[in-house]
Amino acid sequence: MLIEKSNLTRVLTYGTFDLFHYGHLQILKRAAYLGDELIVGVSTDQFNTIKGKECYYNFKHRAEIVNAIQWVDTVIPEQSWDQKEKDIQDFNVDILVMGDDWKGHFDDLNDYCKIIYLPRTEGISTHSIKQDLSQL
Ligand code: C2G
Repeated sequence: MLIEKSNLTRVLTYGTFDLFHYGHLQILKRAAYLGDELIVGVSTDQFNTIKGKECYYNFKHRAEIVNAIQWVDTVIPEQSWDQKEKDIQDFNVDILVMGDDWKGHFDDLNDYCKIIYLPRTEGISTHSIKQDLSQL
């Protein structure tokens, strides 16, 4: 889907967003506040296999939950590591936002848009939720 250039600031971020939690909410909110529109690439189940992540919720449910977040304008499937460049161009993205656990990983995309790494929300992760629940 091609979007004409406009004076809107478009922000893009990616993630698995499994067991959606406060840390996910915070980064989506902060990313949204950096611009006018927020596009979120949600990792597909197939891509999560490549990432070595096993999800509790499938892609359909994870995408629907992210799409229901008031700060999110568009959800797209994230199917590979190297689709970011095309997504940035196709959606005329101005800013790519990721949590700072990814710091430096996407700096090569600096030629196409601004890259901002935001501090992760401390004390919460999908992995820790699963661990805590397994000990109940
Ligand atoms: N995050 C955060 N604070 C947390 C947990 C996650 O800010 N406590 C951020 C991560 O830094 C990431 C986003 O939330 O920017 C989504 O996190 P995950 O669902 O774990 O996504 P990830 O597996 O990091 O996938 O191509 C990029 C990948 O798809 C990112």
